[in-house]
Amino acid sequence: EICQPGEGPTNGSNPSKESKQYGRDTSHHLSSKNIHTLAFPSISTSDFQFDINMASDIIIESVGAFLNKTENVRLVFVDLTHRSNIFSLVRSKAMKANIDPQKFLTVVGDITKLSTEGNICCNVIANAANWRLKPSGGGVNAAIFKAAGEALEIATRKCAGTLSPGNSIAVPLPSTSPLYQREGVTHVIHVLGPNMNPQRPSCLKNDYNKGCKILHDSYSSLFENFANLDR
Ligand code: AR6
Repeated sequence: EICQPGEGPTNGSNPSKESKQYGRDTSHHLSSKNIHTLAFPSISTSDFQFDINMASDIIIESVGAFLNKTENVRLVFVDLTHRSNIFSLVRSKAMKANIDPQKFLTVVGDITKLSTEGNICCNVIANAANWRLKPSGGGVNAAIFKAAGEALEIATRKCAGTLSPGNSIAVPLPSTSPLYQREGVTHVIHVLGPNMNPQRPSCLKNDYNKGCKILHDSYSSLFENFANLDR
């Protein structure tokens, strides 16, 4: 699902207004090649306790399939530290699978500081969200809401009230947001992955048949939303 700017959860869209407000005026924020770039964290493998081996297989499969069918895009997998096991797994499996390293980058850093600290311009970033789409909790969700300021909360609220596992929603970031101004991020795509943590809602109790399907759906939905954004 893509949320159009100014659109409430139940309203229709207004594409002409959208392209003026959020579309082509942001190209100076992109890399020299102006490539549409999505940065994303590993969905579900930290607070949601999803198995990292299965998750890394799903990431590689989803990335490979998406890059095969989509032109002029770049995907950037991000984690905070080199010591992250999911990071090592994704990096080594991407090499084994012969995924084009120009189109799929694995980067250590803070997803909210990729441009200023990592020198990688990503106009879209993904968030591992919670079902209420609230800034609460820890992890990458809290970091993104903090860096984006209240503007993201308001924009998110206009798009949706909740999210179900396996789904995502693209939220246009208002140009007043510090994340837009500093990092050139024009959209945040919230993704709700499968949860294996008994302390969190909708725990799948180690049902990895369901879990793997939902994680697959999460990345498909994320990449599809990204590909369909105005650029
Ligand atoms: N930049 C890049 N990666 C990060 C950052 C950051 N600033 N912070 C964390 N990561 P998690 P989940 C990585 O727990 O497992 C939240 O409380 C982290 O190392 O954020 O999907 C939500 O509200 C890990 O690899 O997401 C949900 O309730 C990855 O991001 C719940 O956690 C995802 O870790 C979602 O849990």
